[in-house]
Amino acid sequence: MTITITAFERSPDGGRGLARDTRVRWALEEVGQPYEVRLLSFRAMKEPAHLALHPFGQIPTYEEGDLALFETGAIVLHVAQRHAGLLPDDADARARAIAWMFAALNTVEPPILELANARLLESGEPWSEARLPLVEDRVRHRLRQLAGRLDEADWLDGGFSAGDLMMVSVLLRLKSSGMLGEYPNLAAYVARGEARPAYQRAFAAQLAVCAASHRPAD
Ligand code: GTB
Repeated sequence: MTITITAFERSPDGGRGLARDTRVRWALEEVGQPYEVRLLSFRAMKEPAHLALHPFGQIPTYEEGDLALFETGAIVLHVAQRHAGLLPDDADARARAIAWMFAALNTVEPPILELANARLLESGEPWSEARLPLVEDRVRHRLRQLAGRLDEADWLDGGFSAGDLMMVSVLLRLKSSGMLGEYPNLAAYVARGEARPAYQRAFAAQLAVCAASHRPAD
């Protein structure tokens, strides 16, 4: 059955792979599933046809036959459960890998998003300069805890899993901040994720969309 995901027609990140379709592409590449992409303008994302798939008018979505999903956590988990390659066979190890997916989305991503919002959306506010260090400290707190748990290991719990895919995806948002460099084992962890051939293919695919959208019309 054909898998179709949605992505930005013109990603605001200019092809840096930070929009959330990249993590879905990565998961599909890891398990060797081909997929198609429907590109959407910001306007189309808020129209009824897309809102029927995604109640919040966002990307990415995932369609496969009669199944339509939104939320990258649900999508990556579905892909990982349906195809071999992203979750261990052992039931306990599988549960732990899923716990790391939730940790990435519920515990590590929120302060990182808060920092992105503070820098992008609040920089003009009179209180932003005083608030920013507090927001940065909340990110550093989580990074310190995560770095402590990862220690010298390559991946969070044994072999690479959907938990690592999600955690690396979340941490990538910090790449330009320089903060990852304060935790060398986390910087190396992210680099290991980025070096995976499946990630490289996913990154190249989203970059190709961006390159095409910025190419002058013939
Ligand atoms: N919790 C949802 C999920 O995980 O699927 C969040 C989905 C989401 O935030 N989608 C964003 C979106 O559709 C795109 S990825 N936004 C449009 C809207 O809400 O109207 C978030 C994103 C956007 C831009 C950058 N960037 O420019 O660097 C990075 C990440």
